[in-house]
Amino acid sequence: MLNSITYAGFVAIVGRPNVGKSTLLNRLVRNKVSITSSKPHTTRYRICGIHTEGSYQSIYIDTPGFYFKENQIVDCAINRTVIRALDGVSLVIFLIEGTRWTSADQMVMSRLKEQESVLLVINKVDRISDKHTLLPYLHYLVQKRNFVEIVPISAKKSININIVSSIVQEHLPKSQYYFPEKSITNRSQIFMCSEIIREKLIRFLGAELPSIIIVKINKFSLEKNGYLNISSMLLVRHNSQKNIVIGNGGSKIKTIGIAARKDLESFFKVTVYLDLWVQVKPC
Ligand SMILES: Nc1nc2c(ncn2[C@@H]2O[C@H](COP(=O)(O)OP(=O)(O)OP(=O)(O)O)[C@@H](O)[C@H]2O)c(=O)[nH]1
Ligand SMILES: [Mg+2]
Repeated sequence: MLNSITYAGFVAIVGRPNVGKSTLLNRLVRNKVSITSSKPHTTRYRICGIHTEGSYQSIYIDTPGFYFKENQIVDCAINRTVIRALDGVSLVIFLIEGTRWTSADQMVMSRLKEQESVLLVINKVDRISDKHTLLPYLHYLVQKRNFVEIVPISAKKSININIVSSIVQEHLPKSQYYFPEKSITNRSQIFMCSEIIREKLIRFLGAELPSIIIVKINKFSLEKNGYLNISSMLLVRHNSQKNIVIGNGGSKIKTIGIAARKDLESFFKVTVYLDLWVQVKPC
């Protein structure tokens, strides 16, 4: 956009684990750039989703859910990642869910004291069976601090997402765009590839997922006949974990591979050939 005024800035999405931060980011960006699951602590890394519309470029930073131990926000790598994401943002989206304020929400809010502009977003309103409980809850929340606004949404059902987008745009400073207009994330294709595979591991292995599984992409090449050839190594620590990932007669890894390939194809918009391997690498 040459010779016209543009607005651009960073917006951090923070909240306790599992409130729907990544689902919201994907909605705001109109693309799936951050993995989601019903398991807390799905997001491990800071990841940006970019949405450029009109003369506005909103850069959303997804963050891992704050990690708590004995009702305390502990000093650990995950939480340092979240705190760093708050640096220099134009707005913070503080995400909560339902109609119950928890001690974890309170702790997250205490970390936002220095932030001038905090937009409180209440997610998962599709789950609230008695809508009358929402109004008194809003009155309760207004007293918590000076929020830019409080917006009830459903990230999953796409309710009120445009309201959030508009409020974000109002808070963007005049600036040149940080990314080319067509960008949807700051992360590399290899990173996206490993995250999509990790999401399927989380979804299909559930509680059985070895927490220290590492997804390595060994091959990522666009072949002459137009398909994307990907080979990935899943590193686990013990033989027993390898057996869990592979499943009976290879059934688990097959299911994971099919689901990952489908998502990889929709993300990269080409036919994908995916090879998954599991290797034990004790450390
Ligand atoms: N019913 C309902 N479920 C939702 C909504 N938004 C997200 N979810 C579900 O909530 C779960 C957690 O969503 P995520 O987006 O992974 O949550 P997160 O806050 O990024 O979680 P961490 O990265 O683990 O901190 C998933 O099962 C989502 O499908 C919503 O609006 N309504
Ligand atoms: Mg997440």
